[in-house]
Amino acid sequence: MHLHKFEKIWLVFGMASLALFLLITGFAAFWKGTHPQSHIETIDPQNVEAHEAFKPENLGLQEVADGKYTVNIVASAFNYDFGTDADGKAVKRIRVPKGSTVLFQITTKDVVHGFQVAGTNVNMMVEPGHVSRLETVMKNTGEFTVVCNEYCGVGHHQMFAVVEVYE
Ligand SMILES: [Cu+2]
Repeated sequence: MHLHKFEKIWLVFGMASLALFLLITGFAAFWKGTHPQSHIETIDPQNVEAHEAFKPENLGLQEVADGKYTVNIVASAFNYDFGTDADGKAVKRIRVPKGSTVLFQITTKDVVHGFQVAGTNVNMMVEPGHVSRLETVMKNTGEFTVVCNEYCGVGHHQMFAVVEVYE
């Protein structure tokens, strides 16, 4: 079989791009630890308070064991609800020590939102009717911005918070 020079070039190019794509996917999955969040549990988006984790008093950061934390969040247009502090102000910053294991549990009351903690492997899609969960170990200190990466409307850019990891 005779192959034209250009056909050979494109064939090699096509196979090389496929190999590169698989390499990047493999790197993200096995080295960086990126994987889909759990979609095991469903919830009534009209009544998220009925779920233990999303009762107003259970929102935000909780230490469940030594070095183990849970963060419960309710997303809505255009806010992440981490509960309120002692003064009744909305919590927009959570602080955990370096090396702690943090389980993020999040759901939405309205449309699809994103929940990404930039600079970590936490990056979830938050869909109405589902509870998204992701457990991670905070290996690096610093301030990590929480952003919504699913366009959800005119106030999309106002959806942010900060996760602070201290020494
Ligand atoms: Cu958004």
